[in-house]
Amino acid sequence: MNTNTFRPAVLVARAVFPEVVARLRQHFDVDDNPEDIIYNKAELTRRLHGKAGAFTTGGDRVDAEVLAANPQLRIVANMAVGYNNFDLPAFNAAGVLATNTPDVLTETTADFGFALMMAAARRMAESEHFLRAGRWDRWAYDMFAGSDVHGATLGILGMGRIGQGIAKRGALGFGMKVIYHNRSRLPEATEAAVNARWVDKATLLKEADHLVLVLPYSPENHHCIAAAELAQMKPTATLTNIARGGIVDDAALAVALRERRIAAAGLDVFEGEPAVHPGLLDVPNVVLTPHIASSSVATRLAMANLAADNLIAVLTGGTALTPLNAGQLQRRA
Ligand code: 8YV
Repeated sequence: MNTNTFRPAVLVARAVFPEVVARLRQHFDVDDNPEDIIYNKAELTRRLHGKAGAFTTGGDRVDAEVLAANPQLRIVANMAVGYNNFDLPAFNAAGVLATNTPDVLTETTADFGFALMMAAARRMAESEHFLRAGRWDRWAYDMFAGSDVHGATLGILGMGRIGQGIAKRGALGFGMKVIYHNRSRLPEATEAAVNARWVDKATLLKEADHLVLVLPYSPENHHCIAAAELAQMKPTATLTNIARGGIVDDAALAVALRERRIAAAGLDVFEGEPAVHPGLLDVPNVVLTPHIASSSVATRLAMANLAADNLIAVLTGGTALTPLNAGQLQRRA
């Protein structure tokens, strides 16, 4: 190796695939984290000193203070399609490029959202716990009778790429009637391709047999499903959240599930995760998974490689593959 060649320094904030770290090492001096220590803000800020680039995941918050303490930083590549851990206006003001990992996780995440919805509807977790507890001693006509998925009305809140993937699965695979609500309506041709009809939010809540949340988190979306919204849903309906914690008021949802104001829920994301609201741990009619919707081996590897590709492109004089704020940087990095 030519030791005279300048190699930018890069932080990899969490443990990731060794082969992806090895790829980064071909180009950069890499400060990685194989022990997977969770850096607090002060430690993340300190570790970023002298780094031109950073590889982050959804739990690593990068805000104005972190950026101000590291004026040499040029790019932060998030291994996630969601980027609510980034203060994007602060990135723009600091002239730091942000990237995410769209597309590579769409189908895997849609698979999981559909599976979680089905598990909630057909009471899979609840009945499995019953069996494991040794309580299965007879057949019963109404044993864990749930609600059908095929032919039911699928409601989708947030109709981006993943929402469209779930709509396709529902309409084409399960003969579901698909309705959706999104800030902006999809072009007619896209609606037709996924067999979905736009409705207002109140209609979505009222008509969905199975409501799936796939919208990005923003302060405006905070608790956009809370007690008042849950009260508008059918008592037989299910709610599935694969979007972000904070979109649902988890405390209100725990009450609605306990009081059977809705039938069941499937949750992959939680307010304040990895902590989970104790009320949710206490009710049987909810399927709980630890934020794994994108977690197939192939997809997580593709996400990590895309984040690495962004770092390599930008720090070797090229262009980011999946930039979030290109053209909005107010100061040249
Ligand atoms: C990630 C996600 O696993 O991509 C996203 O937005 O929520 C998940 O796929 C998580 O954010 C870790 O980076």
